[in-house]
Amino acid sequence: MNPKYEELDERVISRAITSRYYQDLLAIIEFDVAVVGAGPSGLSAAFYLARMGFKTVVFERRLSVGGGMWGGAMMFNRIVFQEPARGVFEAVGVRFEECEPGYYTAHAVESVAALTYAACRAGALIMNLITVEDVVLHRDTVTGLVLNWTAVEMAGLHIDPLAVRCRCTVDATGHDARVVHILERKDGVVLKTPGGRIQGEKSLWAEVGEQQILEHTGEVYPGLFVAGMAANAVAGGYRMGPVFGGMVLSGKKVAEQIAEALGK
Ligand code: 48H
Repeated sequence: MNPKYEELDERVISRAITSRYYQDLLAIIEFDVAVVGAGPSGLSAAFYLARMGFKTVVFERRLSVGGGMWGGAMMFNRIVFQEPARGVFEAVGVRFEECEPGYYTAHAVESVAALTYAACRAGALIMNLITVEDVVLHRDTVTGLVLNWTAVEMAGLHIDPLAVRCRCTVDATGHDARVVHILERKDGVVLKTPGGRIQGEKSLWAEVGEQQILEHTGEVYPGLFVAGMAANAVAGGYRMGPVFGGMVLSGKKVAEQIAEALGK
């Protein structure tokens, strides 16, 4: 047996994991931008935000990142995106091929992996297994998030959460628009949507849905932005089916909007 293996000390391993993780936990108490949800829009937002130099953290409630991208459509693990999104897929290093003029296909797993790796390498911190269960609301502005372990939520344990502060939050939780729903339900706020309330997602129309995703990406309440499917769920846009260009472009757009809002 290799003597090096015999020398392995379990205590060193445990200490390394614990202390490194606690460093991250302490760091996220105050961040520039918190992205809720590590689907394609959240990962894209995190990549561009971190690349611009913002301290960016992504909270993902599941064990795995990638949201609804892994399964392509109906478990055919290929994704389609359109010409305007090509630059994002190139920027994160996904290989793709043109199937029809202006339409591209890529492997869903490679796309999740590349977006995730690019976000991490740009400096974004991904915290999986953490659920955002509420927002911190100071004088009509979202100034932070309320976090708990997903396992606590799943077990239904009555354990109080921790709160962290961030200058901007992105709700990238997909169809559920979880963060905006919490804010509307608990605080009865007026959102920057027609009617001031969550409008709810419409049925499928790919072309219009994809256009609307970009139109609807933005700040819906002071300190709170929406990106990806959450943007259409909040503003009442169409769903677009299994096409992912709008998702990653929405992540890029929200990053640019936040950079402008934070003065960079
Ligand atoms: C932490 C949370 C919480 C929480 C949820 O669903 P997603 O992939 O979202 P998008 O918008 O990036 O991409 C949407 C796309 O996957 C899709 O569904 C499309 C294109 N549909 C079209 C159609 O017509 O159906 O990812 C959201 C992520 C998931 O990983 C969740 O686990 C996570 O957000 N999440 N994370 N705290 N409270 N709620």
